[in-house]
Parts: sequence; C-alpha cells; structure tokens
Amino acid sequence: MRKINKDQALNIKIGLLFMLLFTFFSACESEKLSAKKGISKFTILNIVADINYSDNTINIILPEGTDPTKLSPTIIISEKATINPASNTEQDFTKPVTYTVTAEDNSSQQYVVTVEVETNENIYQFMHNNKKYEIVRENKTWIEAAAFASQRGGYLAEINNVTENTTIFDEAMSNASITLSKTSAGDGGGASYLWIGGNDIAQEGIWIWNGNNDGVSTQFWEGKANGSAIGNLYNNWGNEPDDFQSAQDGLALALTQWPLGSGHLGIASQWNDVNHQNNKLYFVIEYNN
Ligand SMILES: [Ca+2]
Ligand SMILES: [Ca+2]
Ligand SMILES: [Ca+2]
Repeated sequence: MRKINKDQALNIKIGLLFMLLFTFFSACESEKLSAKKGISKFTILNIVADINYSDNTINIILPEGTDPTKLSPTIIISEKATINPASNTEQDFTKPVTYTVTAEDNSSQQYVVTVEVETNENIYQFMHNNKKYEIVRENKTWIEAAAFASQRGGYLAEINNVTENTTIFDEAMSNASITLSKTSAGDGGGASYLWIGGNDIAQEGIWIWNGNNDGVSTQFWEGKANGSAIGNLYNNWGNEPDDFQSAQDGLALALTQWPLGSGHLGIASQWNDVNHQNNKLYFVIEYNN
C-alpha cells in the first residue's frame, strides 16, 4: 500500500470539498432553470390567433386577399424561453408551420400553426398581361367602388387599349357569374354595366382616370360624344358621353346594348357615362404588380 504524506492528504480533502461544493451548486442551479415553454400570444397583421393548449395547435383566420406565402407573426412566449422560427420572421403559411419553443431547462414544445384566408365569394379574379384583375359582384356607387378597390390595393380599371377592354368584357360575360339584372343602370337605357375607373365629377366634360379616387389622375377625354381624346388615349364610348339630365359623371363598361331593345346608343363592351351617385353597380378592379 502506497503511503501518502500529510500534504497529499490535505490536497485530496480540498479536492473532495470542491467536488461537493460544485455538485451542490449545480443542483441548486438546475432547480432554478425554468421549464416554461408556452406561447401566450400569436398575432399576424394585428389579428390574434386562437391558441389551443390541449393539443398545442394555433389557428388564425385572415381577411380575404391576404397573401399567405409571406407572413411575419409576432409571438409572445414564456420568459427565458426561445422560439424557432423566431418572432417577426417571414414564413410561408400555405401549409401549417411548426414552431418549437425551448424552455430555459432545454425542454421543448412544438406548436402547429394553421392559417386560413377567408374567401369572398363575390369576387372573380383573373390575370391579363401579368396583372391581376377582379370583378366584384357587389352593388356600389362609383365612389364606394373606388374606395373598395383602393382599400384592396388596386383601383377601378383604367382601360388603356382594345385588348384590355375586350378581355375584361369577355371575362365578365363568360366567367364572372354575373346576373345582368343585378347591375343595371336606369339612366343608362336600363342596360347592365360595370364601373371602371373614369369620371368627370370634378369638372363636367373633363374625363379623367382616377380609379382609386386619390386625386392623381390622367385626363383621357374632353367634351361629350362629339368631344375628343386627350393625348391619343384609348376610349371606347358608345354614342356618349351625353351627361343625360346633367347628372352623369361615372364611367361604366356596358355588358349589353343600350337602350335595352334598340341599342341605338351603344353596344355591349362600349362605354357610357351614367349617374355615379344613384347607380350601384358591380365593378372591375385592376392591380399594378
Ligand atoms: Ca389598364
Ligand atoms: Ca358628366
Ligand atoms: Ca350617358
């Protein structure tokens, strides 16, 4: 048996003491580590999600028109926990996204987030020339329709050429499920129309494109039916505008001939000026990319 001297014995004792102290403090430390790994709030675009704590799922319904592919949720989690993916980072929510919250003690909990985007059954969408258009089957005055378009990030369509006019007309008649009688204008010969982005509200006979009603506009026509195009801009008037009863300041694309029956003032797909306040018509929204 090897003998140890006093100094060696002391060193061993000190070593043991340090080991004991280390173990003691480590135990204290692990007792203090938090196991909390909750999500207390999950919001996207200021809309608060439903959090189901029994199965750790999170569901949120976003307004129609929201693009689910690029959303950055703001997430509030337990103190001292971390989350992956991080709060305020963009995710594609086309499919459910799994978030992992890791507590301070390194335990973790997964949460599956499902985003649903509401659909507006009154809106028919189509593409033309790489631009998105919508035909909205809701009855609105010209001003209301422009506000609706603007709120969605678009504007009442500004028709710049015959192809655009024909495409919108064809989509409206063939694909947009429009009941013609629901979007007719009494002062437009009883025919059916869609609002597009022109008006002469500010000054009679000065026809401008201003489909989001923001005051920034381009004049495309001056005068009545015998007037003239401005800047060679496209127009597709029937035997119009006539400012009938001095009260027609909204631009409408006809879906039928007018007056109904005779059609001597215009044919389907041509434009007419109709009363922009009394008529509540369906409308066409155009979006810039
Ligand atoms: Ca256009
Ligand atoms: Ca007018
Ligand atoms: Ca008219």
